[in-house]
Amino acid sequence: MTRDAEDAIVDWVKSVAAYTKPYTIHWCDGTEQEAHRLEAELIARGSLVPLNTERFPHCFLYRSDPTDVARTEHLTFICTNDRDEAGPTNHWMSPSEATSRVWPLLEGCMSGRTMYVVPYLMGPPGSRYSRVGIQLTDSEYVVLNLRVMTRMGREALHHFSSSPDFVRGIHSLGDLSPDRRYICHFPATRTIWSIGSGYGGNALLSKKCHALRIASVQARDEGWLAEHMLILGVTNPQGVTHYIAAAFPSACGKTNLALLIPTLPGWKVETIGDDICWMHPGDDGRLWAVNPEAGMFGVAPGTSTKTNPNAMRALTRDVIFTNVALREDLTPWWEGMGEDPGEAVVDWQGRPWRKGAAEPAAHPNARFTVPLRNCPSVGTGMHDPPGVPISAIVFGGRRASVTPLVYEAFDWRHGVYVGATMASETTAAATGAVGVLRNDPMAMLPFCGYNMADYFAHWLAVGRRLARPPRIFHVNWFRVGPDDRFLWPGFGENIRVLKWITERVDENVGAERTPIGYVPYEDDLDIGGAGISLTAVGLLLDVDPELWLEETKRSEAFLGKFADRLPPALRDEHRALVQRLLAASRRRSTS
Ligand code: SAT
Ligand code: MN
Repeated sequence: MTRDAEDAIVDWVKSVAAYTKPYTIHWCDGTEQEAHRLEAELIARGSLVPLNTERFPHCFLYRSDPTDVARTEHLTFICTNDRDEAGPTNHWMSPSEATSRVWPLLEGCMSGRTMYVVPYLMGPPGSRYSRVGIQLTDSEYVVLNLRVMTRMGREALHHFSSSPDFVRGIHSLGDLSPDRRYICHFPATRTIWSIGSGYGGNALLSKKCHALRIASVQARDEGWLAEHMLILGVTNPQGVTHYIAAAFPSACGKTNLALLIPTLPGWKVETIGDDICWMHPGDDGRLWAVNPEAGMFGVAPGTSTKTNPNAMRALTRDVIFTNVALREDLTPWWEGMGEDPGEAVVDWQGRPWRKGAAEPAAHPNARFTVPLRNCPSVGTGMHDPPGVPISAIVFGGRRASVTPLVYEAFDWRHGVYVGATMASETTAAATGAVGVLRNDPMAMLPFCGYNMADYFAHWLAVGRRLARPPRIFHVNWFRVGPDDRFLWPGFGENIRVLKWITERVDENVGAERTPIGYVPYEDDLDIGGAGISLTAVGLLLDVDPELWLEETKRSEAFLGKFADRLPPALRDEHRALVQRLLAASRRRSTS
């Protein structure tokens, strides 16, 4: 590391310490000994419960403050001089207001605590796409999580020596009061302040704050894409591999899809990432993707040997469980685990709990933090410095109706429109009502660090630079039938949809041209042996022009928020869609 670069870090750490007043400073090296020391400290304090060492070696339970259990989007701000720079979908605070309102909360906030200096690397070591961040935090739990989620310590400093710029994160638990909780992003200075929360995306600043909100701005400025996407490789029985990046809102099954075990014989899926994807145009005209993270922070409830066997296998060692329930034999338990809780269960708040109780034992947003290397399906591509070439981008949401199981956009520009207008029912990953339909463009609504109208324009611009752009698809696993039950079995069976997608990429299969895009011919969707009726397939693939015309009204209201800043290409796409739907609706009524 050069002297200047080192000085820049030391000066910054000193100045933050002088203000936040920790009683001591610890520079993290990311070693196992360091982790063991922190674990022992938290255990002694009663904050970390070691689990059954035979069945869950080196696994722990952590219980967060009951008022601090999910991302708080209303307390998350993009701090730019100009409000329009943040755009109509972000909460905005001017840097001067942040200085007068939030900065004072940091004064002395670490007194009596240790300040940890956590250097972390986002992306594969040796990759020119990888970036360094340094998070200052007074939470041992955060340090332990960062150690799993990123390449932390020496590896980061090593990368820093050749590329000496870094994202600066200051995090303090403060008094954990929701009234004094703020997560502020300063894209201009690549700085993050987070106070008052110790949970997930609010506190592990590498994740949503750095790898998405700040990185999306860097990506805009430098010509790449920082996205809320999983990355997987799918190999067909002939041995051809395609890499797919897929965006779904939080808690909509990204981790399940990324770790999928195919039910179709001869097919293989490997996991490159489950949440975040940085994509760069390559010299070959393709998009190349790296996973900036090294671990998963997944939703526990609903994870079982049926829904995600690979995750269950990964969750047996080196795991931090947060807000799950605890069985008498010191093993973790959650709703939808498919195992018996037994008699004496302790709920996520440490209270006695009995089967059949009204309240769930695990918090609906209970999480596991686990290294990706634990996952049986992890692909070696995860460590490739150039990343993996992306053949298809998939958007998806949780929709009970309207949206078919899968469709393909006509081209990149139409695909950007599909991503920009996608919507999903809200989940427990953020505080607020669950099950409410909201627009969530590219699943980036809570994570885009700048005006989303400019973000759409940036997507269009990146597409123009790609000689071989990925094809763009939209999927919906959550459509229900007249009896309100899911029509599609999901999970491992989703390989059937991935199969169609790769066949489209290889131009091995035709499709029906509908007003919204290319939809599979019923015969082309391989449902053999899945126990899915042809009636269900018909309902899953149905495109109802009337319902879609309603949908376009919702999209229009949403896109209208961006006023003149919306790229004209998206306005054109919207108009063309409405025309196609009107024509289809006329055809239906006259036939
Ligand atoms: O808490 S996190 O933001 O890291 C998880 C999520 O919402 O995807
Ligand atoms: Mn996520």
